[in-house]
Amino acid sequence: MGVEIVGQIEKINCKELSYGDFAENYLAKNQPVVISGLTDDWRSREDWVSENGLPNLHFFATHFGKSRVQVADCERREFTDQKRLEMSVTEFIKQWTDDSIEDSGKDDKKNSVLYLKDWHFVKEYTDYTAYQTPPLFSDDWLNMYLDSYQMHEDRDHFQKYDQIACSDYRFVYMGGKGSWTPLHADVFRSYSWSANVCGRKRWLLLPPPQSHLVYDRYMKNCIYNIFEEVNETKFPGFKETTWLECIQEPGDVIFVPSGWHHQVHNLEDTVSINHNWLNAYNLSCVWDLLWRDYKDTEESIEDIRDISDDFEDLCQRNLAANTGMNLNDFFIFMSRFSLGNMVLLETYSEKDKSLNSCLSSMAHNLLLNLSTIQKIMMMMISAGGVTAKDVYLDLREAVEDPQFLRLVRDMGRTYAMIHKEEENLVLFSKEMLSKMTGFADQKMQICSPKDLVEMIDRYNTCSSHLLA
Ligand SMILES: O=C(O)CCC(=O)C(=O)O
Ligand SMILES: [Fe+2]
Repeated sequence: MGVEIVGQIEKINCKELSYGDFAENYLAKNQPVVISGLTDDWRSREDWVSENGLPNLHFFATHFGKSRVQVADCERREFTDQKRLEMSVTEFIKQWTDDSIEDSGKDDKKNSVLYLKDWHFVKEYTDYTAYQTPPLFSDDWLNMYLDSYQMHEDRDHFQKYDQIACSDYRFVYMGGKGSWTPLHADVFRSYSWSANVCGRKRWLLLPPPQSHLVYDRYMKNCIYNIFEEVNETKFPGFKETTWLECIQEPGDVIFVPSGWHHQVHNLEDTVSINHNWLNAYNLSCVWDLLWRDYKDTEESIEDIRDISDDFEDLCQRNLAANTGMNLNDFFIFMSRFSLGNMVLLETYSEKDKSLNSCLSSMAHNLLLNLSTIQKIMMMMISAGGVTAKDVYLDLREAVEDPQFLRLVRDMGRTYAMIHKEEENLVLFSKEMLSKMTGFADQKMQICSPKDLVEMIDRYNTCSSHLLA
């Protein structure tokens, strides 16, 4: 049973692609594309690449050698993923180069292919700017949010885990020819973008309407390697799947849309940078997954419902540990992000009013964000998604928090860049708060998705001048 490839992923030069076209044709339609020309001025494409086009391992060893990283052994499966080892970058490079020497020897068989994955490089080396996120991929709520907040608030249980695994979703990957990533869809059903600093990758992508075909009949187990003999009894749908393919060249960036399963092979020694991200265009995919995972989690521990003190809390803990975010986290994330959008709209509408201009593309974006969050919160309400009683956002506290100011400034800078507008200084007064949110002074708390829906409603009504 072979892999049926029915098309190549479209390739385009960034000069022929405006932000509006990218949003309309790829983000909104959830279609993949490979874009060239986005990485030409990246420092990593100088520093990390030798003259012969191979990774500059000496540079990595001397500058970043001490970092502790996760390394997958591509030859060994462990549950649904490859076996992971932890080591330093120096150790990884040593093992990699030792393996290559053995490899070129006469009949030495190679017994491991190592692949450094999920290295939180940006968080670790804040003073070294290896690259800039291209504006096309900058409307990234996930990483913007995580630069200011942790995903799980004040839950001791998650503190340690959080600091490493959930600190952000910006990664460096590095592996020799033959290293690969098994079939999967990305965390949270987020988008990803991935740039080859050097080397080449082969990507195989499956459109979401066919996702069910790579799972067993219970929708629990996913095919691991589409190029291995796939058990037809277990995965009867596989023979009907049709794949898109592309060869990603050095410097190319691939946009992987939400929920597309993909398998990836390094055709040469390769270093790549990849981000997971989400925004208004794929928020409903993220919500769908979160809700499905929540129901699965609940079902998986149903038998201890009657004997557990706080069953709901247990579900949320398990959801956070398995999916990386639970319903409480999602609700607080959306609440803070909504408030941030409103503060920015206020900041920028002052300018718009004085210019008497029509609605800027930036304001459009911010209003779209708010209405999308509102829709998702309504979905959360109708699904019966509840948040814990002690999980709420106090608006007065929120706006006084320096982390909130940081979030709003990052958002302002990002949207100004995307829409090529002048950056405004965010000036925020507490007096703006009740006007903006419509909350009476005594309340000032968003305690449920319903509160958030109503706050956005009130804001839309009182800010109708923006739409005039
Ligand atoms: O490059 C790889 O090996 C995997 C990357 C990936 O899965 C992604 O960018 O979503
Ligand atoms: Fe992926």
